[in-house]
Amino acid sequence: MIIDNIIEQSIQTITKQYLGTIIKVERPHDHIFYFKDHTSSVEVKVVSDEIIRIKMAPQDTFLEEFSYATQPFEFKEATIDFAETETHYKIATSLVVCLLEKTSFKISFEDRATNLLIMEDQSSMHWEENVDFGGYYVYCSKNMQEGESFFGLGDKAMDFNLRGKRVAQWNSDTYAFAKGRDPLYRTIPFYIGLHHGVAYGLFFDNTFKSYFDFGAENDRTVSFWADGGELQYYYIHGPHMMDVVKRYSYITGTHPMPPMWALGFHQCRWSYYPESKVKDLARTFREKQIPCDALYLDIDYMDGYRCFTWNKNYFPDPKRMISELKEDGFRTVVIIDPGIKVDKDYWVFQQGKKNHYFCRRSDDYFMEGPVWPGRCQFPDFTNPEVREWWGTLFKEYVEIGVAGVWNDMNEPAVFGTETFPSDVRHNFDGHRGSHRKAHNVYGMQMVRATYEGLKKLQKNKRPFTITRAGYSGMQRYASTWTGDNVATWEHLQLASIMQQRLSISGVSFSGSDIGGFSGEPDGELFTRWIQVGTFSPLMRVHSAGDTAEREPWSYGPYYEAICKKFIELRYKLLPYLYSAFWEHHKHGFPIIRPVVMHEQGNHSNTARQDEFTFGDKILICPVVQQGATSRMVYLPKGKWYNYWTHQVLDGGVEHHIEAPLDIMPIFVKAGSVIPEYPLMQYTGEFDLKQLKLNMYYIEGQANSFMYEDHGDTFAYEQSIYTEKRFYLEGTNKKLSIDQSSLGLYTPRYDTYDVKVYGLPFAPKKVQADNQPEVEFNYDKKTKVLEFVVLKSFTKIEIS
Ligand code: MIG
Repeated sequence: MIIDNIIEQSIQTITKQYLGTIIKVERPHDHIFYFKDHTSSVEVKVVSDEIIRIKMAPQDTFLEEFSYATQPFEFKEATIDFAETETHYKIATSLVVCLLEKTSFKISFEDRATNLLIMEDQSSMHWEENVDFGGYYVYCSKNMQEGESFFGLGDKAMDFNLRGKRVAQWNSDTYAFAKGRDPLYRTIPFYIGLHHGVAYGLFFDNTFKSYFDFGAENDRTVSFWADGGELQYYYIHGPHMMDVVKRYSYITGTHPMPPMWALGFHQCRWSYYPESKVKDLARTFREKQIPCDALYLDIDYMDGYRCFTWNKNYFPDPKRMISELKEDGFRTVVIIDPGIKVDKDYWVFQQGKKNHYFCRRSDDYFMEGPVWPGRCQFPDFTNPEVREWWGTLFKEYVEIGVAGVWNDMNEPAVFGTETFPSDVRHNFDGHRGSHRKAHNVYGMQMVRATYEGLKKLQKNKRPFTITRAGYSGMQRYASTWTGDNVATWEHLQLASIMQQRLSISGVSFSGSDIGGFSGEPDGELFTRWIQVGTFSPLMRVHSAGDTAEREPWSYGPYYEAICKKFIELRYKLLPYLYSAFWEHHKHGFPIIRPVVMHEQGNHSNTARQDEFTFGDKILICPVVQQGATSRMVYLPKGKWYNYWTHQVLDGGVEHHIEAPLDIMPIFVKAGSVIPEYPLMQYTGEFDLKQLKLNMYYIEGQANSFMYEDHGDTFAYEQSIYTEKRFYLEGTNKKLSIDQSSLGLYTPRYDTYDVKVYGLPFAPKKVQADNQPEVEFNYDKKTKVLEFVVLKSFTKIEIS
């Protein structure tokens, strides 16, 4: 009997509990509703006409409102219609209807105009009590809709469409990760669903280890769950993928404008030392006339890997070295890891210890673990006071001219145990939590502290930071790279897919280690990777210490010439990229846009993952196969110019495109105006005398825009910038270009050097406003028209 009893008790499995029947409704504010069954409560908060947040409290008690992901955003005025039917409660904004079924507590969302069912619970939200840690495992499962595809989640080394996959979110140091390895370095629990040509987004703002299943368990179910925290998600309405991404940015923020130099070419390696080596590197770039803006110092620049110190044998006078590099147009970026060496004679350790800034275990021991410096303790970056202190540590770096900071190992990574044990305590901005709750935000809060510290120290100059780990919202503080990839062709394709994925997940400013971090690319793979890197918002070559050196000239003159051509192309396109960056910063448009984002109604595009656009005017299709000298390229509907030949092709179909090693397929949308810089060896090498505008004739109309500012301050926040709009209108006899501008910044140059491609007629006259007729050159063979015009023109007519 006794034994039976014991068994009975010990086999009492923890069972999932489901929301029951709704018995009560409260509406304390116009946009906030509470629905309750006998024990639980669900909050429905209308954020805007397009965004609705759902949150569940299993025992009716919500946690305090707090999120690292969200930026302060306003609850926009929305028109809310609330109604009760026999079976449902209905909360309708002007665009979305959120339905709660009374008996089952299932929640669904519909498009108000079309009644299309967008997303529906398969069962009501559920949970399981966590007896070890307290709180609950929380679950939500939805019906997979017919033909549904899934995109986003930021950091998955998988095919672009995530349908059929189950993935986890737990920031992990994954050296030489293979395709399919999961989880990786960053946690972005935001996905975009697409079915019936209509897109929506779901952002599961929960920092605990979380999971998504997009039909892996069975092809009827989409589910997501987490090991703790609240079941809290934002439903984000479409119908376009672009709307969803912009609205996600509205909640989580965008990248601030980077300093212009950060969009140039970056050369990195683990590690360049001593000083003579760094100087040789710099000299070689200039001798070979290969543009470059940034050189990196990896961990070996430090004294015994102690952060904020220098190995004086390698770098006897860092200030002198950095300023000499600067005179030659190079910025120096240095690495900083979170682990602080336990060393009583080391000032950073002393300060951290004295002020109780290091993380502790549940029983109050310090969290200690080995990383590069040996035994380390780790600042609790979730403590605002610690972040403040951390920011001040960069003072000397800023004084000696360090231009950017690279935060690595901030998953956080610990040798042997991978990361911190789960009992480590964190301040969590006063909301307290164990490492289970803080793990996924640790890296983001580290780079936040770095960014905010630099911003203060640099006065009004834009910081440049790059981080390996991150969580949703990380884009407000840093750029990122895809981590320790491998020098294989498969990884080249992954690099392209991952930057597309990051971009639509709110993290536009990203790139991969060009060439692959571990392993050895040959000249061909390296060159193809430089080509992809040319169109990565962050263009950085990087390699592990146990591989052969990898600079653009490492593979001999043949490959060097091609790499140089592409790095030069990057520099020519800088004003275009800078404009796309502004569009991201200001309006939340991703810089890189997968083809499906342009044509989501075409189901076959849900499987395309090679083609993408850079901004919205230039389409790239990387060559990701060894030995390939041509490839098939799909162009979205409309007309496209082959960038290299100016040949015009029809969109809506695939084309076979020649792509010998010195060519990567690049297309420009008809009607585009693409600004171009003259060739510089580094950004700001000289003042522009004139700006080139490449115009691509269109039969019909098209808009383009261009953004300019000082390039390195926050004056843009006070409207010190200029945004030019170009409107092209073409017929078979005439092309007109209207220009309008906005903002308070005046660039120094006076004229545009205009090139017009693809005119269907031989021009006889170029008229700009009321000025005397403009002199021009027209090459009948290439059909290229060229003329110079005042930058202040309002209308040009070519006939
Ligand atoms: O344990 O700093 O991903 O870019 O070169 C390896 C040395 C630490 C991992 C980073 C890599 C960097 C390397 N780091």
